[in-house]
Amino acid sequence: MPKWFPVQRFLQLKLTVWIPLCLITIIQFFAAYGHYKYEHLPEESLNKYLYKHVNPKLVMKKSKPDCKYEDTLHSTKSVHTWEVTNQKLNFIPKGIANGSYTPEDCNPAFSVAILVTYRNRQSQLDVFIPYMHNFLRKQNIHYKIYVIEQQDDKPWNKGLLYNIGAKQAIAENFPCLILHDVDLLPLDENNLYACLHQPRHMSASIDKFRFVLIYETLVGGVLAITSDHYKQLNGFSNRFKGWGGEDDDFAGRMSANQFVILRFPQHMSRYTMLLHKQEAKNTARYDIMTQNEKHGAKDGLNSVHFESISVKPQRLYTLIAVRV
Ligand code: BGN
Repeated sequence: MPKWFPVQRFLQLKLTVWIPLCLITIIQFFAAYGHYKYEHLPEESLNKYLYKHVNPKLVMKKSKPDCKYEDTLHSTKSVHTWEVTNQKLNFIPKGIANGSYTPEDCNPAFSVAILVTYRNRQSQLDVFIPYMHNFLRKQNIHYKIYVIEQQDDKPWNKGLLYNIGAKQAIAENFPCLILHDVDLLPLDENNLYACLHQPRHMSASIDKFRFVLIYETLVGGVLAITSDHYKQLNGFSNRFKGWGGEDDDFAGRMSANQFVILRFPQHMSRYTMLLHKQEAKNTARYDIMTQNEKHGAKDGLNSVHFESISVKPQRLYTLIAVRV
């Protein structure tokens, strides 16, 4: 038998074999895209990175002990994606007023403003709000949820909405801001909703992206940043109209200020994404990013303009309604 026999046999394989082989190769290529093993903080020393600051307006009670966070950080409980939508069924809003909750039995070490930009996704908000209250009330943190709704038909301006929400939360003395997409729900109970001394990208591992970090400078989805850092960066650019780019631009501001993006390990950073159809992409986003590298200082928190605004405290969240 000639030496090249196996090669010849291989080349003679029928299409029924070749097609699945090609498909497997293509699937493997896409499955390898992104970083499953991204760089993250060591699990044993997360405690030393935590930004322990509370809202100075929060009344601490001498009779109560300090809240502990070890149980949360070491929890091994995770929610299964199929359990997510059930949670709104037996939701009891105990202890919640104006979207805010304070632990009852201990004095918290964290006050966190959760900023959710929103338009026209009622079914997602209906899942998000009870889910997040159930998730966050277990963590012994003081928090308040703000929903910043763009109430007009103009192009979506997420950066502007974040700036408006941040201004409100900062005016209410919150030291830590968590910028949160309404379609993302945390699955791991050890994912403590707190700021670190450097900005923290929290949604590193999303089911829609096969639980991989799609690129290392990604800060979109869920991001925790101290109010002081947010002010130092002059917030987001207000110039991105339509989907995409504002978060990458913000990442550019962070790196220009020598900030480092920190992440928790993968098993503490998993999220599920609620389904929705892709928004219209902003075709100008690349150009705006390039232009912003030059005049970022003039565009942001210090140049927030809108037509009208109203702040309406509701039981489960404080609604900031904006016409841009
Ligand atoms: C990126 C988008 C982000 C978005 C992520 C995840 C852009 C600008 C390209 C320079 N960035 O592609 O805004 O958060 O995908 O969906 O489109």
